[in-house]
Amino acid sequence: MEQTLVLLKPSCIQRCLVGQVITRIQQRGIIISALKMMQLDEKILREHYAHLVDKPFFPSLAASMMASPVIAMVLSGVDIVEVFRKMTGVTNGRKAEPGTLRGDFCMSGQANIIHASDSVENAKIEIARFFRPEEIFDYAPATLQFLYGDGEA
Ligand code: IDP
Ligand code: MG
Repeated sequence: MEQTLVLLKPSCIQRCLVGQVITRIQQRGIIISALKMMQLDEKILREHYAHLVDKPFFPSLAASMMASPVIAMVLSGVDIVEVFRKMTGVTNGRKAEPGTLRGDFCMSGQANIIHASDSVENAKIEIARFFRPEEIFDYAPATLQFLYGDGEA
């Protein structure tokens, strides 16, 4: 099954939205394959946000991502990268559609509560950046036969 890397940012942790976001993930039928709290540092953020390192807002972005621990997760599902980017909503919370996580839970372009991998290729790179293989669990939820139809998963 496809996997994606998700980070619940300090803006999610500090605003006590963790439970609500995880509830949305679970009620959709998405499988949580790994989950841990971690304190990010400049080194991992320069890799994770390599495409933004030269932007004027990078120091402020990095500080915001180090302001408290984050919760990192590996989520599994059919087409999960595309499904979860849609659930996340566009980058700026003020422009994100209602019904998306950003569109329902934030008002900011930077403090936008959540990160989700943007392609299958990047998901693989990001999962390896944040998790050791033994931290990712390959288990079948008891509900699997009701999450998907025959031959779908
Ligand atoms: P994404 O998180 O929707 O994939 P990216 O363009 O990859 O968006 O940017 C990564 C993160 O950098 C965003 O989630 C947001 O926190 C921050 N960011 C992006 N653009 C800006 C900006 O113009 N000002 C401040 N922060 C930004
Ligand atoms: Mg991105």
